[in-house]
Amino acid sequence: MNEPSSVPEQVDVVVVGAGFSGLYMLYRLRQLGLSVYVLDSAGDVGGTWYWNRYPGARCDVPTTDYAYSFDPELEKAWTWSEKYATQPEILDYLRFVADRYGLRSDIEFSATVTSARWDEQEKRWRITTGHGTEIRCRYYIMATGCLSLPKSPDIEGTDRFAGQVYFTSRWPHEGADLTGQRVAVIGTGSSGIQSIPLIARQASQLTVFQRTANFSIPAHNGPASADRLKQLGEDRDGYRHAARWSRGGIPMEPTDVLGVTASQAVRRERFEAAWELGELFGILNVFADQAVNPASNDILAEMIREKIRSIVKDPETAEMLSPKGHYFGTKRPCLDTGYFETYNMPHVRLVDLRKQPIVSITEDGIETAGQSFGFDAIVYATGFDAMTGPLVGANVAGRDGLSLKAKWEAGPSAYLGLMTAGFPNFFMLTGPGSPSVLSNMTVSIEQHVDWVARCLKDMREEGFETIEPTALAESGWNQHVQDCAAITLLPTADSWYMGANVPGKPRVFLPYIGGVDAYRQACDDVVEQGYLGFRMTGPGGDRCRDGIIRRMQPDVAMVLEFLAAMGLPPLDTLSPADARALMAATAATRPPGPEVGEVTDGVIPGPSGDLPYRLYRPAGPPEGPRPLVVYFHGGGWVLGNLDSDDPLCRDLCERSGAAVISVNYRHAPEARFPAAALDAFAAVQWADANAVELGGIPGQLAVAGWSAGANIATVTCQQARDARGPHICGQVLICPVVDSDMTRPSYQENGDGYILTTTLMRWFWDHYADPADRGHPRAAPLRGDLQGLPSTCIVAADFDPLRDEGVAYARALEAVGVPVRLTRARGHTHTSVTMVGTVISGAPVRAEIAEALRDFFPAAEPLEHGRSWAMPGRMKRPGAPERQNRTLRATGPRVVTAAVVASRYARQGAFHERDPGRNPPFVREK
Ligand code: NA7
Repeated sequence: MNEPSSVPEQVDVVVVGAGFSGLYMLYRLRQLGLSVYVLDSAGDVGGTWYWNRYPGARCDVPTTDYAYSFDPELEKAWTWSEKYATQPEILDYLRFVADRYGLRSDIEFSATVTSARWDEQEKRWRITTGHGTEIRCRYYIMATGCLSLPKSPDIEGTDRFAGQVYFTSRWPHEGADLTGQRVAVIGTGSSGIQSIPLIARQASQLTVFQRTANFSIPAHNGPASADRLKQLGEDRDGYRHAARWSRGGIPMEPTDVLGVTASQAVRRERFEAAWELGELFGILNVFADQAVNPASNDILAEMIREKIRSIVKDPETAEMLSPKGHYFGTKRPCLDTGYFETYNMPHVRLVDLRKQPIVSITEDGIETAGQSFGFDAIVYATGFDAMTGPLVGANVAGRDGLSLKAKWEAGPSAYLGLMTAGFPNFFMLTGPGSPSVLSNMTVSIEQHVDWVARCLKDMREEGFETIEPTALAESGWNQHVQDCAAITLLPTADSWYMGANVPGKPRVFLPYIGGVDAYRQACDDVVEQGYLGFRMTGPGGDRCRDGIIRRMQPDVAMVLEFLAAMGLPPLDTLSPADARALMAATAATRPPGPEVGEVTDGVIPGPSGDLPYRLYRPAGPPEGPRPLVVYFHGGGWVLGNLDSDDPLCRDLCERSGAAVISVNYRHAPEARFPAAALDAFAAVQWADANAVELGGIPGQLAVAGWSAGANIATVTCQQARDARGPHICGQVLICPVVDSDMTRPSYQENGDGYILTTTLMRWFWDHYADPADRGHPRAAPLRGDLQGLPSTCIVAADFDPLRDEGVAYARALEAVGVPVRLTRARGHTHTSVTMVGTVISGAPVRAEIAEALRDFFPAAEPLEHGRSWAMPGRMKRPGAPERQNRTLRATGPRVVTAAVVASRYARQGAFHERDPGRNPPFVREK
């Protein structure tokens, strides 16, 4: 096999693993002229394809895409025989690659690494192998794969069984003849689903033990897709480029069809097409909102369940095989060949472990809570300790002896999924926090390898010897990874993506779901910004540009991107009338916000004419009066009306359980300072006086507002205090304008590009107040007397020019003894928290606002189940989808915006705002 003749004492790089990633890493490092030594415990190249030899093992990404793309000549030299290649063919391919590039001479097979230790003195890693040898290297690269460490079966009595035992992940090389045997298969993930039809052909009796029914669609294997072959034939480079810059690593146009709004006919058509196509990325792209909206997901899931029922003849078995309890795509879906049909065979039986769990493996079979079964062979298809298992199990000790296992005890922490602080020169290919298993692995592998190779080259050229991420950069990336996951349904499932399949493993979403393209861009940006977040050291000195590469919430970033692409004129270049018209057009096309119990419009007598109001009453019990929140819309005193903030008011009403009365006020420039503030105060006086008629509880009145609305809300509190009434229990100020000083750092940082710009703010001020008035406390309440103001909740958004004045107001209120709750809208802009139904990541902030509102009011009598009046929103509609998704009918920017944001996540599933009480942790039982 032309393996190395002797083990080197020292090399530039040690790579562990000779699968897809290890082989390409070796190839690239050699190109750089570095000395490399690869170790693999397997007897040959192949990685996961060396070990996973179970019958039916195939890739589930089409072979047109599941291959290296770094060398066009290699692509010409190899032709796949099928759309989805079998394990032997993939292994042949990797052998072919190893031979073609003469890679074996640097690979030692059957060699395990027993430990790796960073030597700070020498600035080298010391790698010890199972043969007792030690190799020193500058760089240590784990190319150990994401699904390479089989999970030890967490089943009682596994060692008792006297018959044959097989693991799909470690299938015997000589094969296993199960002809005429009574066989048990435990596990119905991809490995079980691929192998069961073939095992059924041999076994005299096959019993499948299923804990979780899985979603699977037919692979329709056969020749490679003619369409993909044509695209490749016409423009291979273009095709590969598109793959590299796609969401999942396969060229594909993400749909903008929302499941919740599409007609039955469109839903059916899209679903049937995906079913016929037989591709994972196809079924993950039926609806733009399937990964984020439970309602959309449910539509798709039900269509799959219908298919299962139509294939499986025995209704009871069909029901057992119909996945429930997790959203489609939240556990990795499978591609199968005749899986469900297998259960129509008379000798195949399904046991539902949810109904009768395994008590123990016995000497001659399996005992469940309901029955004893006798078997000749048991096949464990029970999965892997995914993503982190192979890394923490590798006995890696970084600086000061810190072990990776100890560092990752509460879950993995890695910058870009590539490196981890405290472990200099230690790289992970497709590590946790990178797209890896959510993508076409071959594309992600090439991207990682290329990045590492470039990094090592840059270091050499610039004279650096070590590289390591900073703690700040790493924690920032970890947060971004979780932020991306949090707006999807994926964290709701007990999946191996969440580490939930391994008892005791921390529950953390492991891969990066933001997309291969977004990830690639982040990695490129890091390099572009001088290896942002990495510390490099060398004889010539150190370099570290510390920082966080992605701080903005992913859905906020998408909305900004989308708005930028729309090319709307900046508001400050328009007349107030035109700006209002533009705002109204936008508002008319947004998601409408959640349902509330009742909405009524009316008018309040204002100081100089009627002021329109809209009253929102929450749905659900209890009947009777609620605390009342007087709300003032945003819009810089110039723009906005009852419609502009309608979704937000609905949301606040539904979440808090309070009645919300949104009041329109006179706008500038027609009515300048202090008209808006006077109207606001008059409205609050009126609401207080008419609390009973409005369905409010007398004495339980709060004010709230966003932006300029927050300005007049808090000015009202100051006026009410001075006038000795009405009594206001609390104020919620969302991204408030509290000062006219535009020199604070947040203006410097965020004054351009995040919708509310410095120029726009100046435009607002110019329309609202004369320069001489701008320091007046009724314009700049931060400059007023703050004593005796009511309890306050202030929301300050990271990317808001007004952030610092909001924070300053909080501090100033605290200083005079006002109870303040300062809520940081992490990763948000001035507007994004208010974008109900479009910016999913705003939901937790609004949940906090609702909690603050509830806290303002004295608790009433507890309701049933111990809930207070303040939580009726949490009691209703368990499992109900977000209303906005069911009512999105219009076309235009609203739908498009929603679809664009959702489609980023189409690979896994649309809109939902997942927070406790608003969405169930699993799909409703049908
Ligand atoms: P998976 O997808 O993790 O599937 C493992 C299966 O085994 C799954 O059905 C598990 O049920 C089941 N399992 C695991 N432990 C037990 C115990 N103790 N008792 C009963 N059943 C159990 O692994 P695969 O090898 O099939 O696929 C891994 C990936 O490889 C796949 O996604 C492709 O990307 C390739 P559970 O769902 O946890 O209830």
